[in-house]
Amino acid sequence: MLIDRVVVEVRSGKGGDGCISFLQEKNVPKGGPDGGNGGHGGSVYFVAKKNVNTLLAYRHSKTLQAEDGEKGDKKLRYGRRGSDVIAEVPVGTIVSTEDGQFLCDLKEDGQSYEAAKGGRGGRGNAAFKSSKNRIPRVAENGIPAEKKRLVLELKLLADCALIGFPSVGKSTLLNLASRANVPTADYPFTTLAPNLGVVSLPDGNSYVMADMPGLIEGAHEGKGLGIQFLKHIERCRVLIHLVSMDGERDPYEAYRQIREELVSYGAGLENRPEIVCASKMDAEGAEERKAALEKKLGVKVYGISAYTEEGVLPLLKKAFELVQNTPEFPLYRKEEEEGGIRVYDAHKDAAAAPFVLSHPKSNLWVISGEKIMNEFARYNLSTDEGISRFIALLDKLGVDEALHEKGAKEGDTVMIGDFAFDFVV
Ligand SMILES: Nc1nc2c(ncn2[C@@H]2O[C@H](COP(=O)(O)OP(=O)(O)OP(=O)(O)O)[C@@H](O)[C@H]2O)c(=O)[nH]1
Ligand SMILES: [Mg+2]
Repeated sequence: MLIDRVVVEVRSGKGGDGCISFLQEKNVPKGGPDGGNGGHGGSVYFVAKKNVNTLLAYRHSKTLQAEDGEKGDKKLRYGRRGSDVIAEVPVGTIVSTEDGQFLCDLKEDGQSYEAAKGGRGGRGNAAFKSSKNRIPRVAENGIPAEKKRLVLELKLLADCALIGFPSVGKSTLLNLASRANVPTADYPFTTLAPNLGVVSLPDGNSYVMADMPGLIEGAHEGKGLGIQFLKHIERCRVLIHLVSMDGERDPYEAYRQIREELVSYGAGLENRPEIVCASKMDAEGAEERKAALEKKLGVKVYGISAYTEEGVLPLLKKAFELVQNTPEFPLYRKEEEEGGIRVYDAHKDAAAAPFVLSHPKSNLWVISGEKIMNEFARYNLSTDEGISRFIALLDKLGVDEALHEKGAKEGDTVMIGDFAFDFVV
């Protein structure tokens, strides 16, 4: 089975909390602050590797969890940094959110994507020492971990694809052109999932060929195996469209029907450079059928026989020439048509609105939003100094102003997370 789509949960590590501590030594009655910083949490990365071929590894291990950063400690000891998770995926893996928002296309060997960012470690109280405040009783908490569910999808990376009705000889040609050993038979839908092979030409050039399951009229409505497999060839630069000359179908009609299915797929595959290939040229009457097809289409038709191997090398060379001269196609995305790819970036989105202020009932105001909640989590509110620093931050972010503007009154309760305070005009 071809595993090409998995859902994984990625969790980064939380940043370690900063420590509040004061030097305690026998001969030093009032030691200075010596609470160390917390370590940063580990991140989860996906890295494209050309020696990885499938997403099989993620079928069972569905959660990728990076390590938390350790807490800071007394005597200025820093917390240890949490280790990252480096998850290897095949080149060509697309990362998106569960609701279909595109995040990253890992199309080059070694390319990486940070799927969940480790939380920063909080500063210990030693870091808050200043000339004004020699005994700071404040430390930051580490930033919380990120947790999300992501979809990994692999679209096979082929340069050219063999398409056509069932039993026209696509798999037989792939076997002949590459070292693939794909089952072939004289019944329809022998091939149930795409196969890949590397075509090596006598001059040393090579390219990747995909053998696709057969299409039939109405495939876009789910007839036969449907058109679902066409997603695997969205990156293909060239199509080789096989039309059998064995007389079972009218070649022109067969050609036209497959073209219609390409159009119905909706990814613009019908605009790819296409080589029309007349297969089974060893069959009786093949020459006449090929000539008639050529005339009707008005383009050169490449005749081949996989049995005699006649015409195969010129076809493979022509395909290589077209692959060389055709630029790579970007992947089709619905969003592109609707006006630009939407790249989801939690950090950026949060930056746009530092906080959200709601007023669920009279005398109560609630502050929420990703950015401010992240900040909130960093403050150690068990000390007065922590609280006053946090209130100062709310002021800086404009919370106070917003409360005024929206009509908050003296004594109203303002809540953020589980922390409540009275509004003072
Ligand atoms: N006479 C003749 N028969 C061929 C030739 N190439 C393939 N065949 C036969 O045609 C039948 C179908 O071949 P396949 O390669 O399985 O066809 P396919 O297009 O992959 O078919 P699906 O996987 O079902 O879509 C097999 O019995 C092959 O032996 C050829 O050049 N000449
Ligand atoms: Mg086949």
